This record gives sequence, C-alpha cells and structure tokens, in this order.
Amino acid sequence: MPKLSRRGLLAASVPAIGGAAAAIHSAVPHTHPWDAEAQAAGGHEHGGGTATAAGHEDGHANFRTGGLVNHAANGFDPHEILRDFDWGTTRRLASGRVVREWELVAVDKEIEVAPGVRFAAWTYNGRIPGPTLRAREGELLRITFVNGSAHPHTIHFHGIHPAAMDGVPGLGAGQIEPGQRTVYEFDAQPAGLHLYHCHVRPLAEHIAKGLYGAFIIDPEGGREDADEMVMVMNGFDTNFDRANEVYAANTIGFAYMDTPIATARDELVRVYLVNVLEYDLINSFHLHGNLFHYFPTGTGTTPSEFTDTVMLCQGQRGILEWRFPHAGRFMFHAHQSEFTELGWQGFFEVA
Ligand SMILES: [Cu+2]
Repeated sequence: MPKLSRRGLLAASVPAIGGAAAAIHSAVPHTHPWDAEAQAAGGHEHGGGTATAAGHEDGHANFRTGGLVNHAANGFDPHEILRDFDWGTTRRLASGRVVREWELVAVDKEIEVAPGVRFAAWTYNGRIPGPTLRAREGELLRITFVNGSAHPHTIHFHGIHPAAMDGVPGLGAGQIEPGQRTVYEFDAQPAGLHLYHCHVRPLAEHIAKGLYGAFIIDPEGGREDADEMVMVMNGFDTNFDRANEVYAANTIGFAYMDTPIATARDELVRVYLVNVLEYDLINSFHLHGNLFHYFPTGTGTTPSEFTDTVMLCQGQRGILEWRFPHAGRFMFHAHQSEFTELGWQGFFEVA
C-alpha cells in the first residue's frame, strides 16, 4: 500500500474531485523552501507523499536557522501590522453623519515570506495582510479601489451591504480590470470583526496570493480599553502545489518568536483573530498558560467560550480577550503541530 501524506489522506476523504487531487498531490514532489539547504547540509530526501513529521522537523530546524526575513525590504513588519489600525480619513455630511474613506490599491509585489524565500504576491497597498480597516457602527464607508495589478481584482467585504457593493464579478462594478478603479460605498454594520478579500476566479489563487485584510466595526459605545492586536492567520504555497509551505499570523512565520510581543501583566489584551488560510480546511489559535474569552465574529457581548483553543474555517474570525496574571514568556500557536512547525507560532513577553 502506498504511503500517503497527511494532506493526501485529508483530500482522499473528500469524494470525486478530492480523490483526484490526492492522486495528483501524491504524484507531485512536495518540496519545501528549505529542502535545498537541508540536502546541501547532507539532510534527508523529502519527496511527494512522504511529508513526515520528521521531515518537517529537519526542515524546520533549517528554516529557523536560515536567518531573518528582511522586513524593511518587504515594506512592512508583522510587529507594526499587529497594532496598526487604519481609521482612514473622515468628514461630516450636513446631516452630521460621518463619512469614512480609504484608498486601497492592488499592487503585484515580491515578498520574502520566509528567510530567502521570495513569493510573487498580489497585495492591497503593498502589504499582507492589507490595511486593517477600522470604523464605527453607523458611519458611511467609502473605499476607493484602484487596480494597479496586472490581473483583474475586486474587494469583497464581509458585513451587511447592497448587492451592487458586494465586490463579486457580474454584480455592480464587477471585476475591476488592470488600470481601472471603482468605489465601494455602504453603511458600517454590523459591529464586529469582519474581513475583506478579492473575489475574482480562480478564487483560491486570488486569496492565497495575498489579497485580504481585517475589517473592524466598533460598536457605537466602543469597547473597553485594551492592548489591541490584529492577527490574520495565513499561509503561502511557495511551490504551487496547492499546499502551504509557510504558515503564520500576519504573514511572516516565526516573527513573534524571533521578537516576542511585549504586553503588560494584568492589562486587558484583545486580539482580533481572522483566518484566511487557503488550501487547509481549518486553522486554530492556542494560548499557553492562560484561557481567554471568545466572542465569535465579535458581534455579541457575551463570550461563547472560556477556553485556550479555538478552531476556525476560512473566513471565520473572532475576538479574544484575557489578562496575564503572571509575568514571563507565553507561547501562542496553531494547535495543528504541522502549522506550528512551519512558522505559525509566537511568544507574548509579559512584564
Ligand atoms: Cu484578485
């Protein structure tokens, strides 16, 4: 009986198309960015269908010792993205209503997603994730979208809005061709944590290339003061086999291991957590040494759970709140060990 990778088994459990995908996946060599280095160092063979935990462990070690990503060259840093909330610009209508505006530009850009691994990304405003758009419930939102990419794109927002503003091909302005622009306009509702992403086919590719971001609508009365952070869980298929080689929160694997996130003991921590991961059915967030209150989609005021692990499908998101009673270093990571070892892990440094 042929050996199947974990992904092969997952795909094989899906009927028809999934079975074919599993066969293709097993036939295609499944290499990782660090394989060349590993082999140069006298390491293991890492072929198709044999993506074992041991293989990842070897690769992981090489990945971890392979240096750091050049954030300056990328033009963005996961530590800045973490607490960067883009409130846009505002003005008041005669009626007194606030109009909040942003401009998002689709830009094709090469990003170093792991040390020495360059990925031909598609971005909003040159960064992945795109800007974390933040507004208050009831405002009028106006997002100018300029397509500076060589490919057609849109912005599809989650939330409540008219069909013509949904950012899908064939409705409203539809697909925005290279060099074209459009304006999406709708009310900020409902309060909660949402997201936006391109909705042009092939959808998996347009999302996996980097066209997504978090979209926060604050409730009218606001939320309690907190040390707020946004984490967009994502990954990168660097060898085009429809499986990810790199996993992260905010794009760069291990960034929050290399430099832990500083936060204060007893202070309220609020994480806006969004999953946009493509090619894997689920993603998760696990916190060490603590439990958090979980508010699914951030739309309610009563937590659904007091837990240390949540699991999210693509497009699912939620707000996490907790306080650290103890100083020290506490890990957070996906509780799929494979994702963890391929980059999706970090530390909070509590002082
Ligand atoms: Cu697109």
